[in-house]
Amino acid sequence: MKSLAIQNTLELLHIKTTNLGTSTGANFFGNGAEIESFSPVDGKLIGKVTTTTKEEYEKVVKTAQAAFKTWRVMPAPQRGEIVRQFGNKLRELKQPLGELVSYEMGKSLQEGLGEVQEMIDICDFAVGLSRQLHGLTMHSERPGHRMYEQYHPLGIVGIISAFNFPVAVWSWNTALAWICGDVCIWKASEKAPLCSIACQNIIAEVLKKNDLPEGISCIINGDYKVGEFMTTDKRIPLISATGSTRMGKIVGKTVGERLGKSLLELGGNNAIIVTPDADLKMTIIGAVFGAVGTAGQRCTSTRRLIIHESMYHKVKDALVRAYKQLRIGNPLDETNHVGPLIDTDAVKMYENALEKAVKEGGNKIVEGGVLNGEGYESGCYVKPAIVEAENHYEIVQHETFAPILYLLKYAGNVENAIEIQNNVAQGLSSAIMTNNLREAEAFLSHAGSDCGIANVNIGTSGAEIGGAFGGEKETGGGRESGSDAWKVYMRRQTNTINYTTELPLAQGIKFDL
Ligand code: UN1
Repeated sequence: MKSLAIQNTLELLHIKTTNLGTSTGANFFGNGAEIESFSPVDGKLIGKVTTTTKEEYEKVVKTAQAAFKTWRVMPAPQRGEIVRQFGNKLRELKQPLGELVSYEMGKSLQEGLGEVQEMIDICDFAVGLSRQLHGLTMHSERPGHRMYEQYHPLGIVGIISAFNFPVAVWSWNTALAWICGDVCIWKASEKAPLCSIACQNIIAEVLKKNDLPEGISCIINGDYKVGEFMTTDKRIPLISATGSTRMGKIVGKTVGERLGKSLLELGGNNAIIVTPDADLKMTIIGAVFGAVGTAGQRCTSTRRLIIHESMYHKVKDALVRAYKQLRIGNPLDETNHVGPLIDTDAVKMYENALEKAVKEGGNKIVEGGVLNGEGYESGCYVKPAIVEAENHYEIVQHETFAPILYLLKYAGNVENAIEIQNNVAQGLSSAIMTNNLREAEAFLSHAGSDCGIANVNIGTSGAEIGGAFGGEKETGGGRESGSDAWKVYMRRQTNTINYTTELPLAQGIKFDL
């Protein structure tokens, strides 16, 4: 992509060379140190963003608190109308925003556009939901009494997101939080800060046009220390954090200490089980896309293939052939399959993981390696690798955010494969490739996959927004996006109303005066 074209993209999104990185609505300000955003695509500096100081953070919280007072009493379907307008703006700006995601984060343009599509989809979902924030009604044990429950807005939702989905994960949270009547403060990843400025510019315009208070959408920028402003802050009842398990444990503990709520969406160690009844072609497409898509930097990326011994050589040979066809290079060039890793630290982690896998006894069947030379000047491009390994290796038990796929073998029935699949600390996404009903149902049963996501005949990545997204164990237990995930953004209240002139007590207790 020519630099001229990226200039045009930045202009359409109102991104400047130096951006103020703290914002309440349309009002940007900032005095903190600068973060420089370099593109992993070509290593060039795209722009700078100021980080948020403690004083600026205080201003953000005050503005958000003021905005909440207006927003919480606006009828939910009217809040939905604002989210509808935001979704329409995203439709208009899908191309430039997708390009910025691709250029700043390094995923393929197709995936960058796909990410914006997820934002549009969650907006549509939230608009419908804004008329469906249902509670239950119950029959009271006391005559002339009625019981029901309501869901009320929580307040300020703090969102901490990761570099790999620099816009979509924010929208999964905000679109729902907004229709629920909450206001949001977003700390984006310091590895993709310009994406947060672009999103804020879009929503700020919508809010301004509707004469709504600034502070419904706020952003703060910086590293984990800026995140800590929020995690330690009692004025923020819910923190939704996406990122590594290491980060999640710290956030969970800090928020837990003040008895706040946290929604954690952390690491995965996702596997596809390939049984003797698997369709080979579907298996290869699912596994290769899962392992190398987004250069292996999705939480749902396929890390392990657990293959029945009778299929092992067939699958292995087909994978090696498929990997030979992979084109690695500039993600904005649509003929490439694999773009760069986010930065050179990620490249080091990739190299260390491969080295460790071999040291533990692994056998590299697709070599991998760092690319250099023309087109690879950023130093962030690596070749996807495949290693024959065993599940108990320390490195296999660990999530490495890179395109490394481990091949594991199983013998006997599907229960043995399920045991291997579950035998890791994480529990996000899982899949089985089979045409055998018994195997598929065993995989989905109470004794089957222990993950938040379990798929049959599709891979581990590429979840739709309609389902609840998240996982168990060290993945953190949170659920975002579809189904009833909205409930975490609200507080539940049980109401009992007495419409008689008597005051009977519950449980038949008598208290006469
Ligand atoms: C993530 O990697 O944090 O299932 C989210 C998927 C995407 C979301 C991934 N829809 O791959």
